Amino acid sequence: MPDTASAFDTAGHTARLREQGFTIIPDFLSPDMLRAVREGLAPYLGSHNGRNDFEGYKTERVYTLVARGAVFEDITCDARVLALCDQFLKPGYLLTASQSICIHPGETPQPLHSDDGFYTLPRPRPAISLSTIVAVDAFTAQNGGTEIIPCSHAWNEAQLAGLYDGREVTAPDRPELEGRLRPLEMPAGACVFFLGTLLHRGGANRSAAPRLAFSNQYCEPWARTQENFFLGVPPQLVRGMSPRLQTLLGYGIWPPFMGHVTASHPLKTLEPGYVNTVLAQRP
Ligand SMILES: O=C(O)CCC(=O)C(=O)O
Repeated sequence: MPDTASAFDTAGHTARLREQGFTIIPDFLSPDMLRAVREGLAPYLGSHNGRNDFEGYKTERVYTLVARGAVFEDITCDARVLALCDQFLKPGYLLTASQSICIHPGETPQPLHSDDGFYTLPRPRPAISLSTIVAVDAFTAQNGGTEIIPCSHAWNEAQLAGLYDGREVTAPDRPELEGRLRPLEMPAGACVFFLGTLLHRGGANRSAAPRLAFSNQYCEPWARTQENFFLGVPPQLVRGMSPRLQTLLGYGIWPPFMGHVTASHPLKTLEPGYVNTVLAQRP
């Protein structure tokens, strides 16, 4: 039976996430959605390569994906993804990253990392963010499919030592971890959902074709987001987005008042004719 929103086994996915740190939604995107994603990404691809080993010198990323078309808005608010986020994050959680990742032939493996390693609180600890990676091209062990270390979400500081210092990935990766990596082989349209504490990396692309994917990530409502969507997504676009997406982009309050805008609710800034309070009040 397809894993549609109505038939989605939230409890089963949640149990796998708690136990192994990841779960796979095999038929996450319908063929129509997959086609819409490909069409939506096409105009942006072909222009930009990564600037460092982490982005990948032969990897092309399109950031702020959520603002690149209606299909990406819908996927960011996917009921199954939000049902899983609800299990791990506090109400009012935020979108922290939204990007496509195209790994071209000849790319080397990405440094091993966890997506919430930015938050330098001692481990083991609950995940502060959750990640999705959706295969637009099928993932194989040859073409740069994501590689994960199952159960590493529960590792402590000693087990992680030398991998990530909170600012940059420290090189080289620890060779003893190589043998624990599991390449995810997934069909196009499948989604791997994992805890921000799980160790993973984009694989080397040893095939002759690019591997296209995209990743939306969500974090606790009190945490700083990777992308600054207030500046990255123009207010004229945010105004036309759904209330749910506006909240995910930060137009909400973490009680009692984290996120206020000069003592007002951030949604006020989207109202027609809004004038910035500081500008209005300056003599
Ligand atoms: O592209 C992938 O498979 C993983 C990328 C990744 O983990 C990242 O860029 O943080």
